[in-house]
Amino acid sequence: MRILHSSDWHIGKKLYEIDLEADLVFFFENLIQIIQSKQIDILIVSGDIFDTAYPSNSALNLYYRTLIRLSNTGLKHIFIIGGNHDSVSTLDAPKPVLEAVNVHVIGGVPKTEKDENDYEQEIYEIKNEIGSTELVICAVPFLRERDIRINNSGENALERAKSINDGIKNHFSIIAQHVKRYKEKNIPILVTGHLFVAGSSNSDSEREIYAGNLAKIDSSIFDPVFDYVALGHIHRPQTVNKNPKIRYSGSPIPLSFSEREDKKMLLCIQTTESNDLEVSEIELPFFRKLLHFSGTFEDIKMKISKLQNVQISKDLCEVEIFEKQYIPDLINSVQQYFAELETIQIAHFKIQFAENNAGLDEFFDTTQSIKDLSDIEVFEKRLDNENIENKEDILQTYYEIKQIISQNP
Ligand SMILES: [Mn+2]
Repeated sequence: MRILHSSDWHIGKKLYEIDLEADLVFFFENLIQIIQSKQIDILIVSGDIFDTAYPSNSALNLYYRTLIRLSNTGLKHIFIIGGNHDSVSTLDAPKPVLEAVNVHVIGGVPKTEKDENDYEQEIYEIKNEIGSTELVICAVPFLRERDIRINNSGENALERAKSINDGIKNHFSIIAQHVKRYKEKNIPILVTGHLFVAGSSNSDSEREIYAGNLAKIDSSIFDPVFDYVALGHIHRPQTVNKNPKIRYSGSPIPLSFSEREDKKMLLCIQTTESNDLEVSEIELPFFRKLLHFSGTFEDIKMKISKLQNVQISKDLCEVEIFEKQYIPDLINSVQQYFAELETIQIAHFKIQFAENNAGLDEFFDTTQSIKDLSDIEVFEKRLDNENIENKEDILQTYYEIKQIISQNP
């Protein structure tokens, strides 16, 4: 049996103002080809299907079109779990319809009638032609605070982080207890989850998972009963603590300029005769690359003139121009030069002068757009302008309000 592990599709993502839909469409074509040529049986997508909780109609359209095409490839099952970017209700709404084509959606932790966690519903038996179980998949969606914390009154940030940690650990160990019965029959067990495990290296495009990234989970929470841990959240492909069986597949396309050097891949997990799992990497081609240039305008023009585009579409470029002295009208020359480029597309640029004349500082600060900052950075800058002592407390409260809003849309 062959299983493909992917995550963090972020359908609907824009980089500055550039829509990455074409990059995803290109990835989906490749994904379908790989599934067919390698005769994949099961696809697992470990969360962050959409970039936002309320995806646009065109993002939803791309998602459903892709699922239908995937289910026609010969795949036996598709598992989709919710990530921290996804809204549980958006993902779960079409669940009954998708279940009919063997697409299993676990947007949020399934609940019993009493609104308690229904762990058994996160466990799936994969059966062969004669009806015996040959693989078990545990699908744990991104765990929200309401799923894992019993009491959340009157704690400080550290106590809160600890209680989140304990809750996540507890959830995975209950799942491990539930599936031990399969281990006795030598059936391989795979678990998928969306969380930030300590010892992994992130890029700029993951949104903080819990307030201030306090809840970094130790990889020891994964019981040895799990033969493979398919993780989502980190966009850079990697093993966790050098364990080849605990992995982030990473996003299939670069989602920020900080990922411009990274490989993009899918992971293929194959069951062996002895019921072990073997993992291999399938590197993905790029629709276009992300480039970053910094230096004087003359330097940058030189670098760009040497570029040869080998991708399918024009590469996307981020440019930082630093000039020692103020050059009047530089912005117009830069804009004109960029508009005429045929090899690359400029996603974003900014200009900075080292030796400004008095007053110009303010003027050129406008090259930093509010769009370049996260809401937290904007809030921090606002706090910096006030002369307050308890900045950390206010920031913490801000995180908490954000968390509550994102969990109760
Ligand atoms: Mn993500």
